[in-house]
Amino acid sequence: MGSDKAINAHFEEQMAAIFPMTWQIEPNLQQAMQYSLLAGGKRVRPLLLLAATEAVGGDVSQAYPAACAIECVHTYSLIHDDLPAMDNDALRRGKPTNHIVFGEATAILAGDALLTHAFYVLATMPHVSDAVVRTLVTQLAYYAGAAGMVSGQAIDMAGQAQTAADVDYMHQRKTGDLIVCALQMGAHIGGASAQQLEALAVFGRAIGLAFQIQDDILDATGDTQTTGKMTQRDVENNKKTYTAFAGVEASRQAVRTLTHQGHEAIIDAAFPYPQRLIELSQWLMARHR
Ligand code: GRG
Repeated sequence: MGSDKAINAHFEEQMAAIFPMTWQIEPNLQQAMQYSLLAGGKRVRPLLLLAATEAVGGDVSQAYPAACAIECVHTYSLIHDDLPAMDNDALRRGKPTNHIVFGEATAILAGDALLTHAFYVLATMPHVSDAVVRTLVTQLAYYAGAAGMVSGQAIDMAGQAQTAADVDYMHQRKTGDLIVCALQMGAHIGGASAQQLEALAVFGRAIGLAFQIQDDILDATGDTQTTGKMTQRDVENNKKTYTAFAGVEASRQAVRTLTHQGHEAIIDAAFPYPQRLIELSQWLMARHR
């Protein structure tokens, strides 16, 4: 798959060129989309997707468009999540949020266009069979849509999560599903077996929850300088979080335990090239932003 640096560089190149040159896009909309797409995200989901293709022994060079597609969906979700009607955040990745720079209407439209474009990118993927494209489209629509991430966001907005189990369920939908999706998509491109897909689902659910708990820890203990966003927002917004239920120390332990459980699923399934998946999950566990 190449060095981390080469993968990142290749991914960023592809991301910068996801809209066909011949398309006439309204310039303000284009700027708004580019602003958030290239604002310095960690690229967690694309990297997991590419690592899953590698883990099963697939051709990673074929997976970049799908990696771009999932980052488009992730970026749309953040733009919409920051809107006044949702979390009302003014800062993300150390920069003013999309609606602060471009206004609410353009931010909504930028999110809409990014979500739509993800499916264009998948539908026009070169080098993969029509059957795989259909699987990728179906998976992204399922995990990002009504039964997945959007449901998680709806539960959050309604303040419905009251117990620790409710909070876990909400996080699995809101954050975990897109992570599981990335792994499943990457694995399908690589021609994974049913057993490998199942192991990646277990791994994804475990690290997805660990990722969210780490996010809660950073919100509770981090600072704006390091995280690039306003912190202590969960308490301010009276949100039920893992740290509120379990405390910071137990939350840190939960991140370690879940990451370890994820590793076991991968090791038990004997993937040919699991190393990068393991390294990514370790990086996520230790992240400060
Ligand atoms: C608006 C339908 C809709 C969904 C939004 C993902 C989401 C649902 C909201 C984001 C709110 C949030 C802070 C969730 C916690 C975990 C998370 C997804 C953090 C952001 O992802 P990172 O850390 O972001 O991968 P970067 O900036 O690195 O791309």
